[in-house]
Amino acid sequence: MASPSTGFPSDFFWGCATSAYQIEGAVAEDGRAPSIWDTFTHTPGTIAANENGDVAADHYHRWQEDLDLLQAMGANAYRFSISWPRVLPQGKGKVNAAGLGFYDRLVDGLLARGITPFVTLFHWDLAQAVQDRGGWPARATVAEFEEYARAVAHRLGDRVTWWITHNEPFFSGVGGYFLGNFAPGLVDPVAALHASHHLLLSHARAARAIRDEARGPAKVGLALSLSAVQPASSSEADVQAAGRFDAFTNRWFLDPVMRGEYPAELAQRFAPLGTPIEPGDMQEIHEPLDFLGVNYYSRSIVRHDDATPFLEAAQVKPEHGEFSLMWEVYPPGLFELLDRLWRDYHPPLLLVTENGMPLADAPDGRGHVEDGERISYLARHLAQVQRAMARGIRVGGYFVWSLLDNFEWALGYSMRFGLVYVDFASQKRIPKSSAEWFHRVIQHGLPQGAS
Ligand code: IFM
Repeated sequence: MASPSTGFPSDFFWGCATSAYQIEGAVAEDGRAPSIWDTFTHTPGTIAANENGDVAADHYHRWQEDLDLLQAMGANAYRFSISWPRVLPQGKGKVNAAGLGFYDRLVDGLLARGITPFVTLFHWDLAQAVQDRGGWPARATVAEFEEYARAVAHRLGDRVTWWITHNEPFFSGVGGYFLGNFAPGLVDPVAALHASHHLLLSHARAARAIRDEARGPAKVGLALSLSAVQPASSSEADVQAAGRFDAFTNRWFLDPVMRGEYPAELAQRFAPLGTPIEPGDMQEIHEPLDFLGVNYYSRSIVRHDDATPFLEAAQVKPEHGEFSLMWEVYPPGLFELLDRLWRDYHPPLLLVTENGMPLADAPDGRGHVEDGERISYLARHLAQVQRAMARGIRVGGYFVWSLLDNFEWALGYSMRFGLVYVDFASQKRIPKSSAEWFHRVIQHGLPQGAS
């Protein structure tokens, strides 16, 4: 039931999300071995301005200050990811006590501040040793991920309830092995197909490992990057193209997890590449979820395009749209997506696990960081969450991407997403005006007219 003071239920999770490689730094400390992102970022020409996550926001050393900032914001939840090569430097085998100890302290630090931890096991930083043995295209990686999940859940499962197996597996599989703009930077459709299937299978195996190891209630889900896909016109060709694009960007990962099958449009197009599916895989992947995590930033308008290989579908930039530094700003898409997921897939619960806006923030003469555009973006998206909840759609929480300015993958430090500004030279933190705004929303709800 909505609480009269905020318009959101009193048990609603208000949080921020981060990921290990984007904020931690300390890449060679306490026994951490390299991940594929260390290798990739140190390959000249892969990242804007040849930047890397060696130091990032130095969160590994400043985590207490960062948790204090989160607490000061009034957040009751924090979504962070664990670095596989900190915990298992070789990807399997001996657990690195110091690496796992860091996350153990982080969890205790959150609980001491009254903040519920949401642990993501994999946010793209595959241990380089695992990649050297074949990476996600190799089926053996599924068992290694299960071993890693078990080790983490064994240690943290007495205090952590909420688990996210994978963050946006589309980008690990397709970005990393087909588009080549993400680590490990390969362009190989067969490898991408196998990688994506193994990511899905590893999600199910990890979910079961977490449920086995947890010593309290365990809520397990995964976070998918999802877009509101719309045809550029009502022509049959554009409608069909939008359907294929939707199958590629949304349903490739949604349908196997939620329905135990790949979208027919894709299965047909993938057929010439051979199949990584073994008997029993699809039933396994269909392991029930406790929640579905939705990472939403923008919509995709799509037209038929013969020149685009494989999908014959291309994205169109709307003429009169509103744009952030990276994408179109389209808040109603979040409602459309939540509504569609609720109707088509019947998840027990939805969580908005990421939503946020990149800006070129900078402190003004008084040392304040005024980010009114971000406030407007967040307010309008939250209004869409509220609209969905008013229609009976169960949305259990909302996580802003991100707590801190951080390393934005191939774009380096050129995009700032944080509610807290980070001066990367001094590592000084400055809560932006959006952090104060978020605090007020958590306490009092959305101001009138935020839609
Ligand atoms: O920074 C990323 C994050 O790692 C995954 N989701 C999208 C964010 C913004 O691009």
